[in-house]
Amino acid sequence: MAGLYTQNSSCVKINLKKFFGASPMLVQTSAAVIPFLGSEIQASYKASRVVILPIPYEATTTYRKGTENGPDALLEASIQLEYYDDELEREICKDARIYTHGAIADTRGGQQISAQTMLTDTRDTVSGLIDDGKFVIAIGGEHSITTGLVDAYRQKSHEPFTVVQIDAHGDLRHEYEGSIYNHACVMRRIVDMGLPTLPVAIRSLCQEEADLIKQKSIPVIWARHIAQNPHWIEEAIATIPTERVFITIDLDGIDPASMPGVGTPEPGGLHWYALLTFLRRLFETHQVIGCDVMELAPVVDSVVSQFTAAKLVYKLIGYQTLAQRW
Ligand SMILES: [Mn+2]
Repeated sequence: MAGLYTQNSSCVKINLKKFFGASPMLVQTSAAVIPFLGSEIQASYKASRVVILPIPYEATTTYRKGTENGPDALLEASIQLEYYDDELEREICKDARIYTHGAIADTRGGQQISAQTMLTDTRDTVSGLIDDGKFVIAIGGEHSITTGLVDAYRQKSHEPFTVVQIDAHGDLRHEYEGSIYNHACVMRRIVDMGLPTLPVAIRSLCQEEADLIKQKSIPVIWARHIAQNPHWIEEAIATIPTERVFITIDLDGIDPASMPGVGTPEPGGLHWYALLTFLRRLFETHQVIGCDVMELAPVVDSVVSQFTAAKLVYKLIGYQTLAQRW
């Protein structure tokens, strides 16, 4: 039963009711959540520029479970963040106009949702947000969700884009445990869409994936290489073939010392400032069209993972908000 998360965690000392605030505009199938940074910061949907989209979906995780509890844990932890960003030298949330959408594709409480339904809900919801001009940061939930997100951008985008994947794993299997929508196959689905990818911090894969990387000449930035080469960030940026990028972050790309709350932790991952430097360079050099932060599976009696994930989302908001001025 390792990894099951409860709202009764001794570390969460907030009155949850207080943070639901005024009823946000929700689509019919979505469930109310705590707004990112709390209801005082929540913009109206109409006025918002950044939309946080919680997707508490879990069906195929194989080792530790609990990713369906990731979005709530991240949003609860976000209440504890300082508004001021010392790197960006401002209270980013005052400029960013953040709205937190209701949860979609919610499998909590034993709700069965097929992969196809989850992907369709995700694609349709994100398509609507793109139409409304919102910058979307989806929070999961298992990594298979990313296929639905990328599909929405693919349908809406008139220009090509690269999917930058931060992850410990290749996620390039054709199928796993009988499903092509398993979280271990998400990047294969994206490669099959014909989109260029840049996998970063990879350190765990099978022979089939290693063969595919060679066959398709996928420009993997191995975690091993990152540890040994101080110039890896510029090398990685230089391999991106398009002006536009979508960033998918599987939190297990981060070193498990600072991110233990993932389904499949792997040693040797990215360190916090290396990750931030890379992300900032991406926002400086490319047009980031959307992001996701996936696979948070909170650990009992530790808030490190969800707080780090919440801070990471706030850094993404900060870099995106300032991107036009760089
Ligand atoms: Mn992974």
